[in-house]
Amino acid sequence: MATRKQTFPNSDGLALEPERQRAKPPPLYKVVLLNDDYTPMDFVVVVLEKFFRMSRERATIVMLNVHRQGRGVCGVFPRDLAATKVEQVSAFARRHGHPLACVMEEN
Ligand code: TYC
Repeated sequence: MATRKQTFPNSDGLALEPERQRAKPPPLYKVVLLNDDYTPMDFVVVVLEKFFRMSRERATIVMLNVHRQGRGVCGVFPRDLAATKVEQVSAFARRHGHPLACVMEEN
């Protein structure tokens, strides 16, 4: 049986290959929390609950992992969302007088 690739008409009536055959998935970025000696543990738990929608139990595990290992991943997001999370966490920590640092890294 003869087969034919599926095409879609453009606004000028010319055929286009389906977008999904050409578009790369958007790059993802890890949002990483860094340990320090001054930010209270309870505050870090609140950050993980508030900005990363973690349960108290999950937030406590992630916070202790960062405390012991020096850093830890809070989530993986498209670039704009990762940048927003970093900005929100950094502003929240600054506003409360804590040095908590949060950065993004390409996944
Ligand atoms: N190390 C901090 C303390 O002992 C707690 C802490 C955990 C700080 C995680 C930052 O990302 C962090 N109070």
